Amino acid sequence: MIDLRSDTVTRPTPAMRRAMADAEVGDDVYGEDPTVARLEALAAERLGREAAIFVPTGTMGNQIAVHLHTRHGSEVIIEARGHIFNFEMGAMAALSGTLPRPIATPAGVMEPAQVEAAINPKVSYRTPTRLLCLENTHNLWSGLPMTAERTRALAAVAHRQALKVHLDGARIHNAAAALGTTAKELARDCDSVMFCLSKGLAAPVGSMLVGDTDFIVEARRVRKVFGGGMRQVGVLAAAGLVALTEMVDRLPEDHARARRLTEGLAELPAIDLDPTSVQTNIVVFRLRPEHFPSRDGLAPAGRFVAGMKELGVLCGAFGGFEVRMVTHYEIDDGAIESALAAARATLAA
Ligand code: TLP
Repeated sequence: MIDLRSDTVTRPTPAMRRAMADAEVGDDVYGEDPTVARLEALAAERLGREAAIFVPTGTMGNQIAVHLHTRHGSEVIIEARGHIFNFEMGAMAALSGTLPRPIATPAGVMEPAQVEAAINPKVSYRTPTRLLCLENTHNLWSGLPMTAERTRALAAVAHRQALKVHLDGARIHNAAAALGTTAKELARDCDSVMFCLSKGLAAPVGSMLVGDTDFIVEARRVRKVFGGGMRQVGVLAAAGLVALTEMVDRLPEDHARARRLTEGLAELPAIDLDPTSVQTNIVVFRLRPEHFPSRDGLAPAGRFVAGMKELGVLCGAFGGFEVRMVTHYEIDDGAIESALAAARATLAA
């Protein structure tokens, strides 16, 4: 099977498995795991922050940040297709009692004026707005990277009105690679940043939440509240260290393959995809409805995904017409050509 469903499907590299087997460990709830401590120090340094905490999932990292930056009964501004709003199980409401204030955009990047207009006036009869959430790269917008300049402009609007800014940087290293900058630069204007080791960097488990020391002390408490206190977790942190030191520099390979995939898909008449739109490792495209005579049951995206699976290629359906394919460490050039051949055959059928 060629698995393009997500970059989460990568299995640990041989170097990761060796590091996991050899990892020095201790009880991390007591703060005694030396490998976790090393990973947290490295993550903080890479992102230019005082401190970091290892969390089991990106969702937990994001939700700890939402919890700490808000209060029950407050609003969170987020782009309408943002992960925290759409794919985190309503956690911002369930765990923190917050409401999203989604901002629709034509191409995935909010304008500072939109954020400004979405902040409620500070009067006793309006819901307080407490947090701006950004996402870089933006998953559902084909892995769109957002520049440091735009991040700075958005954060400035939020900070002027005393909002906090959290960056869902699950794929921040993909963004940095695509923009020719560093994760540190992209994170500079945010109060907290979550990034994942378990996506394009191929670690089996784990994400990092970074911020200032006081924030991370509180994050440790909330991680325990959310059931994320882990014991001899150096076995996983060891893989995370390999991810951060050995897997970041190869991300442009994934981007080049996603571009090749995009160019091939864009040639197919049933597919609506701008061949220049993909800058990182995520390809999201629409199927043109006129090419899919209506049938009872499965929508076109579901039918396409099922057809691809029969030909040995896994991809994901988002809604009725949208399909996502993601390149990663286990996808080589041959896999891209096979996926394109499968797409041609599926659409022809
Ligand atoms: N994204 C997953 C799915 O949930 C869609 C994927 O396959 O891409 N932020 C962003 C931007 C993400 O893309 C994801 C995972 C998360 C947060 C959550 O990370 P996990 O899955 O570790 O909780």
